[in-house]
Amino acid sequence: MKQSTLFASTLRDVPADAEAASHQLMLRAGYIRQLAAGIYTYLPLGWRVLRKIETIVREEMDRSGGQELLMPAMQPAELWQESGRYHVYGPELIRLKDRHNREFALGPTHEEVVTTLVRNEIGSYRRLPVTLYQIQTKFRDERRPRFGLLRGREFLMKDAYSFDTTWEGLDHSYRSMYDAYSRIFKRVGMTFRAVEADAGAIGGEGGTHEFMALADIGEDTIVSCSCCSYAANLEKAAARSADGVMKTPEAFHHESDCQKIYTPNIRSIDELSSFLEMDASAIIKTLVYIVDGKPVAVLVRGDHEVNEIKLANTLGAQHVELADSDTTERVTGAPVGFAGPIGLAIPVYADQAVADMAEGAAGANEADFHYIHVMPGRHFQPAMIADFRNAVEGDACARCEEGMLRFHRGIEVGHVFKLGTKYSEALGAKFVDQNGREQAMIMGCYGIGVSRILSAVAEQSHDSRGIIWPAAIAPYQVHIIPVSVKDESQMKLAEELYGRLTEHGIEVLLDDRDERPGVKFNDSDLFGIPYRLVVGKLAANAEVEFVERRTLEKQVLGADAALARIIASLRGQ
Ligand code: 9G3
Repeated sequence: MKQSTLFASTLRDVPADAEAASHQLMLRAGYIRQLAAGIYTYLPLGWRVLRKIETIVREEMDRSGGQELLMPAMQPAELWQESGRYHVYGPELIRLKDRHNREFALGPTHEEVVTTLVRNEIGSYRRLPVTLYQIQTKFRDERRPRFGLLRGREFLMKDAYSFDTTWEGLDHSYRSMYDAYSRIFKRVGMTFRAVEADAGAIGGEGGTHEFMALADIGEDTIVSCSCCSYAANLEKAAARSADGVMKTPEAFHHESDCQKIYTPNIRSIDELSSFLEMDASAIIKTLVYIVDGKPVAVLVRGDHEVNEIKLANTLGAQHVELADSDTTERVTGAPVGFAGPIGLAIPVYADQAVADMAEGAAGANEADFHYIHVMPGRHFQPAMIADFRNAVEGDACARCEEGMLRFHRGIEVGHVFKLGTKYSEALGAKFVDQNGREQAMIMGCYGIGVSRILSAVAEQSHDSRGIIWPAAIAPYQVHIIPVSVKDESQMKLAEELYGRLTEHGIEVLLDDRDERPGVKFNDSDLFGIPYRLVVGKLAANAEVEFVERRTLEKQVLGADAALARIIASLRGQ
């Protein structure tokens, strides 16, 4: 490809609102251009990378037995009403009316469409299992699109759906998708972790895993054990205190009852901690939550936070939210900041780390008063003791009980779910089994953020000068740069190298622009093409400068040696 014709202009500066490195670099290098908030054009360079990622996804999905199809983006609202989700999603679901005034949604995902399709096509167990997938544009009207392709409103997703007759069948489908995902993320050159996750609104009756690209810009926090293979999204990560002051027999004989202390206007944990001169871990934090409409008190240690997803899952609740200050005041009899577990008329749920405390300070449910020497199990009886908190750095691993939990930031690039019969029941996708009985198909669903991978790899693999594409997904594999296009010998050698590499099936970009060398090298660094051949004065002795983008190491080689080096390097990738 001759760069003088390439539809891509590089930018020196980036818009101030581009915070993520990948977003800045993809704009500057001419890979994407924003049309509207969260809505992007992939310029030729970006599109070439995206298509390579798609090809890898397609190959691995086909290898795992998936059958590719393409479903519409326009989905009749009736399907979402039938599944009961039409009103579950708010403004994020983009709705429109056709010319006959019929309601549609622009597809954010395709459970409803694919389940209806399979319901109409398959009735017998003989036609199952089947896994269908598509690579298609999804629409989600994010309130705050950000970080370029990482959180867009129109994005490319591979979404797959498996239909089985048994739960064992689903386990098999799930496993083969899980393995296909591991192969895909390895092939695109991404550093990732598969972590246990929470199924969220999609529901489903089985496990779910998220595939996380490790990156500081990631919105998710993942937790992994320093010893065993345990890894989970913080939403779900089991918390087990390594530092809990385990209750000792003498602690129980503490004769003094809890003591009420005057704590004028001392409301926050920090204020109480310094006022009483005790560590936050010796304070019992009492928060009032509304769980499916009813107020409850949740206790966590002062140095911990309530994990609302664990709270909802443990209580089997649909809706969980922190009570407002009026409600807190009404149910505790005191303003926020003085709530405590003693004498409450609402159920009290205690995190395990609180139950493990020998004693602690807590609100007295009276303005300007707290108790000290409060002993869980003696001065109050929790209705339930469970893991209600976010894990913290240094917690013990709940799986192997040897290792410590480590925290990382991650970008969710894949998510696999065991859905069960939630959608097949709702939409009537049933099959007749060997005994003639009608049963709901057992489903799984599996997503990969194809366009998100572009940004995730760029986040993981860039330097200050530009993105450094892994060869497997780079827009071109070699960038040939004649230093002076007016120099006959340089252009002749450059054209020859271009021809020979192309013959080897290698994708080459030739910078045939009449530009200053500095401009050419800066643009080449921005593009992030893995290998570069600089054809300069040394062309006279048929020598070139071989440059590896990742390390920017330069080496003068004879033209033949340079070609051999590139061919060998690319074969190795
Ligand atoms: C919506 C809107 C946003 C959504 C959903 C529905 C996320 C929604 C979860 C999934 C689950 C899986 C198949 C591929 C893998 C992920 N955001 N989810 O269902 F209406 Cl506006 O999409 N779907």
